[in-house]
Amino acid sequence: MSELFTDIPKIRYEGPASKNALAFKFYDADRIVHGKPMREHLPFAMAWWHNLCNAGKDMFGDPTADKSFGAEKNTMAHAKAKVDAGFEFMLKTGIRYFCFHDIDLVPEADDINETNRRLDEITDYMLEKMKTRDIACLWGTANMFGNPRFMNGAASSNSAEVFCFAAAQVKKALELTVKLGGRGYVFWGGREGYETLLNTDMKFEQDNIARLMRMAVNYGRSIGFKGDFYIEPKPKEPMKHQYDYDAATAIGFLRANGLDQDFKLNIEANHATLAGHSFQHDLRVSRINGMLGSIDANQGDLLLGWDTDEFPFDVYEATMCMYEVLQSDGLTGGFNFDAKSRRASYTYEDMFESFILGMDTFALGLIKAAALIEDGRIDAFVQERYASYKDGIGARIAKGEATLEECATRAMAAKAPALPGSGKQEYLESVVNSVLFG
Ligand code: XUL
Ligand code: CO
Repeated sequence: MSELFTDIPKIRYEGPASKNALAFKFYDADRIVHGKPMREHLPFAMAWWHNLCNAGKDMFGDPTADKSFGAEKNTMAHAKAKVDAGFEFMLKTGIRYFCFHDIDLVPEADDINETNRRLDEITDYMLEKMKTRDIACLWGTANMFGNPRFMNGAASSNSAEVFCFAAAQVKKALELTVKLGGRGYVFWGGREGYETLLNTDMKFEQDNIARLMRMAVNYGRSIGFKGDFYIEPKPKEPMKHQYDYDAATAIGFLRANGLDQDFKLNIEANHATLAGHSFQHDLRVSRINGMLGSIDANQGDLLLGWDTDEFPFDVYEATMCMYEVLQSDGLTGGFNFDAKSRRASYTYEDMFESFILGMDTFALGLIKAAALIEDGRIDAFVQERYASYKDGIGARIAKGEATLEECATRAMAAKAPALPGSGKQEYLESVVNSVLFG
């Protein structure tokens, strides 16, 4: 296999003063931050679909980028050329993981048996390359939203035949994930939702989604999959309403269906903001429920109402993300750049510069989040804010010992409570700024 990105060197760390577009300014893989090297804090992954498949086509225009990688599109030769390009790309950027949908890897055939044969062939090819390189699979998934058969959903489809097709794809994608040593398996329910309740049995559809997930857990465990399953919440797009609306909804669904021991969440920044939350909000909801598994690292545009999947450049957001990650037990997954270069950034160089931006942003986020924790003022303030629960009636409430009558008696004796203390939001925001820029 000959080199494809001939003008692009291995991307190295040169430090914040560097003006070299093809160098890291902040991502220094070996630098120790908060007790371990950056590379261990930040298991970055390349999304096969965006980086190797997406050529910039949108609803109004044709592709702008050439992602043929020297082969004829929709052939196995092209599938292999994408593997070659992807591995060269990952080695040059120092990205150690990839994420894939089944049909990102090969062109889908009319007959699922032929698609599966192609998937076997391409994953043999990938596995061969993985033997001699430090590259691994972060997670796999099945595309159950693109093909017209999924127009009414996959597990939530009105058609049992379509449900079976979805099951067959999940089965195969799980086998491939195990074959490639994947750390996780994702369910993103792109079409698991509805356009109108007039034609929808919501309860039946949600129960069927849980049934497919239960089948996947049973089968996955039977073939030796030890990793986590993940739900990736998203409130809408492509459907008007999607069942896995946000982290809280997905957690409730998993618990109601007894799936919470096998599943965690894969939180995507742009999905959280589409749900009307901040990225940090959905990370926090996941973390406090012990469900923060993996992250789709991207960024939306708050002026737009759809999923723009931009490479993240907002250091403030990345800092708040890493603030949650550092305080959780760590991710079982990693940071998948579910992001695409803008349509007008169509060159090979842009592919690399996009990842340099994303990796540097998260490296800065890590450094600054560690600094916020080490600074300690925010944590100390939050601890102090709830100090009234440390002893007396507060401690009895927090332990679940106090009764309603006891609380009421206390309130009546006091006649009116003292004000609860300033929230000091502006002070805390200025602490963040001084840690970020001081
Ligand atoms: C779509 C999205 C997906 C999932 C995997 O918005 O994020 O690419 O990450 O199916
Ligand atoms: Co995603």
